[in-house]
Amino acid sequence: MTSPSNIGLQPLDVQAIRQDFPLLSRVFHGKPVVYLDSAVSGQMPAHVIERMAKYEREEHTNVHRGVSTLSQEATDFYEAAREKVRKFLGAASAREIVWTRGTTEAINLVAQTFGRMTVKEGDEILLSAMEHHADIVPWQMLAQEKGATIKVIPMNDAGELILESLDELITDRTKLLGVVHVSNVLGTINPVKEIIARAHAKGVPVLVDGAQAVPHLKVDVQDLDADFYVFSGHKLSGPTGIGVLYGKLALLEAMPPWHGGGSMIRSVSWEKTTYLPAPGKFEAGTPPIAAAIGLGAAIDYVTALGLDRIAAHEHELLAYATEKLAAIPGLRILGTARDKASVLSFVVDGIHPHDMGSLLDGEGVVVRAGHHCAQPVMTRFHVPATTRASFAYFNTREEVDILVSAVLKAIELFK
Ligand code: 7TS
Repeated sequence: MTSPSNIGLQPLDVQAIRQDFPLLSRVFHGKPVVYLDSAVSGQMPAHVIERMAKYEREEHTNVHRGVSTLSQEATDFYEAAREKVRKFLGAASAREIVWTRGTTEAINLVAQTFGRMTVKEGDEILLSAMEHHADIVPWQMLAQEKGATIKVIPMNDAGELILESLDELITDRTKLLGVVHVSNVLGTINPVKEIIARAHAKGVPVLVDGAQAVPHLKVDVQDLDADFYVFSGHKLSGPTGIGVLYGKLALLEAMPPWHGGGSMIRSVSWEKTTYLPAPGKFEAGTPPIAAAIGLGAAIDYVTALGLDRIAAHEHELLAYATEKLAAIPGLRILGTARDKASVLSFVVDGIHPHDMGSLLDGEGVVVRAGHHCAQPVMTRFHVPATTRASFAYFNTREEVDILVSAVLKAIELFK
């Protein structure tokens, strides 16, 4: 596991932070909720909820339309949120930040524009063995349409990509490499900077799925030299319905538009329509304005906490939970990479992960049980599903203890 490079930092004041999360005071089945499901969706602090409510109560209108003070003000808030994303990702220009509905839509956008433009019959798209379905299915759809092939970078039993295979897998037919930054099942932090450098050495552009990375790691798209980087607001303490596609400007400029409609055009006549420059040409119709502003507020919140402090806290929780769970006879952790972020998947002999999930729920512990939209990962590890606990900056060691006791109780019940 990663050693945080920030030993010596002031730790987070977790008890104070918890006061910002209204949901954490809920009680399920007579037990205080223990929310260990931030990889499904992060909780929103009151600061984010209030910012969106203020917009809806006092500032609600449309953006990029009209000269009213109200509309201009909303446009300013909305564009300020885009600038916050730019800074958060270390992008060179806000023109490289395209709003989408989430990670899934961002990848579909790239597949349907960049992919359709570049992939021809006989070409190859290279994906890692630990992709979420969102970074598999759009490419399969494209490959089917074009007569192209999907190739897969394999992983070892620890859940680490086998990069020795990379030079062989990248051929002169490879048109794109797609890789998840942090696996949503295994927690593996992939060495994306190295993967990108090796792909670039052979002229292949790289899309990084950062859905599970941005809540836990400081990302700098320029330092990584990523061509595309995508994430969802709701995993970053923000709302659902908003996400981000970062793309290098030259690529976005070369890509055709995707959805057509209002807001993405420069001029329309019956003879010819011309489009706005990026990012406008990818943003047809009225966007989720409150959600974009909410994501901006979420970025303010996590930035104020400090991603390095967040990483240190979560790393400590992950190490503690790993040690406690690994000591339970019959329990197997899936994903034992050296470099991991705060996701812990496990299976227990004789107990289906869904039963484990339900028993934990009875103890107030919210986890996810299932295939986590990564069925090829399940197949690779010969399991139908896993139970997955995922940690955030508001979780505590006491909550890990509750998880461990609940797992032990479930095992007793099944004896
Ligand atoms: N990529 C990764 C790595 C993800 O973890 C997810 C969501 C997505 C893409 C899709 O994000 P969306 O916001 O567009 O839906 N992952 C999960 C999960 O692990 N459990 O539920 C959703």
